Amino acid sequence: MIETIATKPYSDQKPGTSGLRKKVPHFQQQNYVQNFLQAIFDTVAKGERETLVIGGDGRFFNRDVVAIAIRMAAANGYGRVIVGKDGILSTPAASNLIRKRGAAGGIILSASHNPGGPDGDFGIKYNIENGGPAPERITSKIFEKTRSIEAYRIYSAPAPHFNEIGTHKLGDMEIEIVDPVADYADLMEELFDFQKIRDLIASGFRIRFDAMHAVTGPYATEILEHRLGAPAGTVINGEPKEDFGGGHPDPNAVYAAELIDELMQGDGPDFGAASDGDGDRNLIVGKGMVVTPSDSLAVLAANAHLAPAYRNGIAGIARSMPTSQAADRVARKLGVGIYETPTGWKYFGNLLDAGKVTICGEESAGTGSDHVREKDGVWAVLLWLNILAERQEGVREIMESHWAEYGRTFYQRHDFEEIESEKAEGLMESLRDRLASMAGQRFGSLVVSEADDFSYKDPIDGSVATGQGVRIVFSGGGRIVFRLSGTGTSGATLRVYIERYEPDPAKHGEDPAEALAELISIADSVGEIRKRTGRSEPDVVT
Ligand code: VG1
Ligand code: CO
Repeated sequence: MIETIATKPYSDQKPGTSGLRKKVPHFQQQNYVQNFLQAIFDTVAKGERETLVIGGDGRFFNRDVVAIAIRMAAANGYGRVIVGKDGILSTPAASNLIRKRGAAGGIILSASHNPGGPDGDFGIKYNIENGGPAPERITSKIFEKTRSIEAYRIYSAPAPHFNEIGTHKLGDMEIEIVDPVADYADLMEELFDFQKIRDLIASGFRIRFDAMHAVTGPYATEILEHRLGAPAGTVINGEPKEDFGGGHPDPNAVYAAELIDELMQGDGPDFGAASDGDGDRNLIVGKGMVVTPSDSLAVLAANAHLAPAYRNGIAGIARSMPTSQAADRVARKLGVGIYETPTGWKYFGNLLDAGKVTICGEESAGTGSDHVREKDGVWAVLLWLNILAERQEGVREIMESHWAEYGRTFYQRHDFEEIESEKAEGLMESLRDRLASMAGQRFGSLVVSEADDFSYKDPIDGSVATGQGVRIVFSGGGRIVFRLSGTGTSGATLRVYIERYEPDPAKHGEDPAEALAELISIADSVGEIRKRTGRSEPDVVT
C-alpha cells in the first residue's frame, strides 16, 4: 500500500558541488532523507514507470537509505529499480548502469572522500539519464522543493533484502538486484587492451592498488587480479567497510602515505594507485614519484590514442578552472578543443553529450572520458596501465618526456580546513572587492596580468554559473586561484590553487614547493590568509 506521510521542510538541503552532504546524525533526523528523496522524485519523476538505479559506496547508513529509496521509488511510480548487491555501486559503475539500462536516473549514496561511520559523513546525489550528476537547473529545483515539502510517499511494506542477486516485486515495481562489478568490468575490457596489460603484468611488472577499504575493492580485485592476472595481494585494503577501517578514503599524499612510501623504496612495486570512497578519484604513483593529478590529465590526453577506445583520437579536453593548464598545451598540440568549466563533474556532461570533448579532468584527482558521465578512478588506472604497456616505459620516463615536450606546470593545492564560515566568506569577499584594481599591481618579482571571479557560460545550453572562484594570473603564466569548497560538512574549507609554467627542461627536476615558493607567499599576502584566519600553514597540500 502507498502511504502519504506528512512532513515538515528543512531549510538546509541545498546540494553542493556533488549532491547533499552532511554528517550522518544530521541525515538521521526525522524524515531528513525522505524529504530530500521526495523532492528529487517530485522534480524528475514523470510517473511513466521508468527505471531508477540505486546504490552507494557502502558507508555507514548506506543500507538504510537504499531500503528507504526502494520503498519510495515504488510509491512514486517507478516501474523498476536496479540495485547493486548489498547496496553497493561505485559512482562510475552507477553511471554506466544508468546508461546501459536506459534508466531515467539514479540515486547515488556517497560522501566520496569524506570519512564515514556513525559520526562521519553521508551524502545523496541524483544522476540524470545520461548517467551524469544532475545539472544546476535540476539541483536548484530540488532545493526549492525541499523548502516547501509537506508530505512524502512511501510503500508501506518493507524493502526486500538486497544481499543476493535476483528479482523481487514491491507493489507493481520490479526490483532487480545486480552484481555491482560485472557490467563495469566488461566495459573496461571493451575500452582497453587487456591482453597487452596482462602481458605487462606477466613480465613481472608489479602493481599495488590501495582501495582504502572503500568501494573500489571488489572492482579492482575482479579487474586487476582476476581478469588481468595480477597476483593476489595486488589490491590492498580491498574489503569495503562501513567506516573505511577508520581511515579517510581520500587518495592523496596525506591519506595514502603508506602506499606512497612503498613506491619510494627501490625494491617496491613499479606502479601504485589508489581510489576514493565512491571510486571516482584516482591517485597515480610511479617508482619514486607521485603524479600530480593535473599532469595525469595531460599525459592521459596526450597518450589516449594508445588505448583501443581512443585509437581514432580525442575530440577535445575539458578541465575544471582550478586544474592546471598542462592539458591546454596538449589540446593545442593535438589541435582539439579545450574547455574550462567550474569545479564539479556536472559541468562536463553537456560537453561530453555533444561530442565536444572525450577526456575530462579535475585537479582533485578526478579523470574520466565519454565512456560514462562521471569521473572514474579505476578507468584512469587502466588507461595508465594500457599506456605503460604500449610504451614499455616507466611512469617517471613518461612524465619526464612529457615535460620535455610540453614544458612542466608546477602545481599545488593548499587546503585550509574548518575555518569559521564568516571568516572564509569575508576573505573571498575582500578578494572580490579588490579584483578591479589588481591588474598591473606588482607582488615581489611578479605583475598581475588579469584578475577576475570566474564565471562560465555553458556552450551547449547557455546556462551561466557565476562566482566560481577568484583567479589571479601573473605575467609569465603564474596563477593563483581562491575558492571555497562545496563538499565539506563542518565550517568552510578554503582551497588555494597555485601553478607556474616552466619551459626550461634544466629546471624540471625542481621541488614543486620551491618552484612555487614566491607564488605561495604572494597567495598568503594577497589573500590575507594568515591575517583573516590565523592560519600560517595549510592542513593539506596536494
Ligand atoms: C571537491 C573537488 C572537486 C570534485 C568534488 C567532488 O569539490 O574539489 O573537484 O568534483 O569534490 O568529488 P569542492 O567543492 O570541495 O572543492 V568527489 O570524489 O565527490 O565525488
Ligand atoms: Co569521489
